[in-house]
Order: sequence, then structure tokens, then C-alpha cells
Amino acid sequence: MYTPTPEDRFTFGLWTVGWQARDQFGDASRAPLDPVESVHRLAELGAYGVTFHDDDLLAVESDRAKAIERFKKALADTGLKVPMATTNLFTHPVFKDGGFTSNDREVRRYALRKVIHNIDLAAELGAKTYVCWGGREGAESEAAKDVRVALDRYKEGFDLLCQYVIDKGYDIRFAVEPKPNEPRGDILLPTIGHALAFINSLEHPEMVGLNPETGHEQMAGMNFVHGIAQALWHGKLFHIDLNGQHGPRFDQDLIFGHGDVKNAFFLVDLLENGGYEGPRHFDYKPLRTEDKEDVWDSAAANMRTYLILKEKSKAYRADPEVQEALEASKCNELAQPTLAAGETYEDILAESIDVDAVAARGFHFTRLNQLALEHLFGVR
Ligand code: GLT
Ligand code: MN
Ligand code: MN
Repeated sequence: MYTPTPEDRFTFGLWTVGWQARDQFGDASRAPLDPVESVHRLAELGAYGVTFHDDDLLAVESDRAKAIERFKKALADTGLKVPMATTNLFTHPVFKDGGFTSNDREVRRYALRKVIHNIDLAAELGAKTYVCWGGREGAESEAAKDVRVALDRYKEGFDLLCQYVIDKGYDIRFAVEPKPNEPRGDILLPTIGHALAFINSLEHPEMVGLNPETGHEQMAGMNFVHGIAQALWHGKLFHIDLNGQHGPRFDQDLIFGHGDVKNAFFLVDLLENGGYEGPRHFDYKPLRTEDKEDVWDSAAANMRTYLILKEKSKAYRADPEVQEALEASKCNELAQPTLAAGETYEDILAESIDVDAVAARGFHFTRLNQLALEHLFGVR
């Protein structure tokens, strides 16, 4: 029980377990990790796949061709898949004002070239999703960037990349990853909602969706479950970054469930029942306090937590008292269209209501919330 297998479709970024824990104020607390070791250890733990930035492959081998060869061998030896890949457009100082939206045109052209090169590798490895986290696309001052013009350039970048994928005949879709701030003071496409609206203005909106991250939405004070529900509603949940966060503060990238537990519970409930079929991808950082073996405990903890919450969600839904409470709270009535078949606004206009009597009715949401918590606490 709670032991992950590849059927659970758990995936990890190489940059997660491989994070050396360098932060704003301190040096690395762990040695570089060989991607080959990560692939083997993750496979042993029951993961389904790994994801990577172009530069992650170079952690211990600077020759790109050799690094790719070693990575491919590790994948073949373990059977791990690569469902997603992405580009590092944030570490090198050349990207200090962004990649696709840098004020410097030469940087923008270099950024697109860097993405295209890694898309070729992504396609070769069978990745179906290409994530774009625009961490440096932003500004610290309103004076620094005309956002309307920056969005023109952002659109130009995505239109060009979509055209490239079409011309090459790759089976790849893009997923925009929103984040409100950090490392820039303000980042463009800061939330799921902003990104959804942006995608509609692209040349190939059907090829672009979202890769929302738990912590990023919570940094913006947003409810992640609501955001994911809306992304699903639009058919735009192409991929997901699961982790933990304690509200609006710096990006914590905690283990999944180690932040807002109740939100994590309802997220798993939604993912398992809401039609999401993609990988369950963890984008977390092992705490800086942890040593090189603790890293693997933390990787395992993400998957175990997910499986525990999945079990809890099943028990919650099956509980007759919960079903009764859902009924009492009219949760099922929401699924009933407001107008019956054949009705028009005339039918509504012809009706009357005793507003005071209806207003006096309670929705009993407290009971439902408490039942969910009691399932989580393990007392039911
Ligand atoms: C970086 C960022 C993550 C993104 C990764 C994809 S890189 O670690 O903090 O949220 O998902 O570029
Ligand atoms: Mn992420
Ligand atoms: Mn993050």
C-alpha cells in the first residue's frame, strides 16, 4: 500500500532531486548529482519518468553529446520515460531581462534558438509536452518594460515555436507555467487566468496549454484547486507541477502536501476524478538542510503523500455520511441546468420567490468541510 509503481505515472524534474540548495543567501549544501544516478534512483523508487531542462543534463558532464548518450543509456536501462522537457532561460546572466521578452533583440533570438535545439531532443526522447516557465520574463519597475509590447514579443515567440513543431511534424504541445514573482519583481503571465487569456491570442491556441504549479498560484494568494478546475474546464491542463507552499511568500517548492494539506487533498480528489490523464509531476526542492540520502526520502515522500491522499479521497467519496452531506448542501443540484430543456427567460420571468424564506435556508458546508478534515485526520 502507498508503494508507487510506474502505473501511477509519477515524474520528477532532474532539477528537483538534483538541486544543490544554493539560495539567495547561501552556497550549495549538496554536491552535484549525476542525472544517471537520478534516473536509477527514481526508477528504484517507482517513478514513471523524468523531465529535464537542456542544461540539467550537463550537471557532471560538460560535453553535451556525451551527456545525452549517458542519459539515454540510463533511460534504456531503467525503462523510465521522458514525458516533458523544458529550457533553461533563466540561469545564465544573458537572460537577466528575460528570454522571449528581453528588451535586447539579440537575446530574444538566442532564447528561441536555445528552445528549438532542445525541442529536437525532446521529440527524439518521446516527450509530448514542452514547458515554458518564463521566470525572467518580467521587470522590477514599470519604467523598464512596456508590457503590451512585451506581450507582442511573447506571442511572436510562441507562434514561431508552434510553427517549428508543425513544420517538423512533432507530436508536441506547449505548456505555459505561470508564476507571479521571483526571480523577477513581477513576472509576465503571473497566474493561470492571465496565461489562459494570453493563449487565446496565439496563432495556434490549440497547441498551447498550461503547466500550473501549486506554490506559484498560492504565492499569488490563489486557490490552486479552483485554478486547476478552471484549467480543466478550458481543456488546458496539459501538465502539472505538484509541490507545497505556505501562502504568499517566497517560492518554497516544498514536498507535495507539506504546505496546504487540505488543498492538496482536494487537488488529488480533482485530478483523480476530473479527467486529467497526464503525468503527476513533482517540481519540489529537497530542503537545504537535507543530506544526499535525505534527498531520496524526500522524493519518495511526494509519491507516498499523493497515494495516501488518493486513498483518502476514495474513502471520503464512498462515505455514506459524506454523500448525504453533499446532498444536503445541494452540491449535486449545481449540476442541474438553471433552465430546464425548452425553457426560456420567459419561464424565469413568470416565476416568483419568497426571498426571505429562501435566504433563511442554510447550505451546511461546515459539516462537509469537517467530514473532509476528519477523513484527512484518519479518525473516520
Ligand atoms: C525552475 C522553476 C520551476 C519550473 C522549472 C521549469 S525551472 O526550477 O522554479 O517552477 O517549473 O522551467
Ligand atoms: Mn515548476
Ligand atoms: Mn516553484
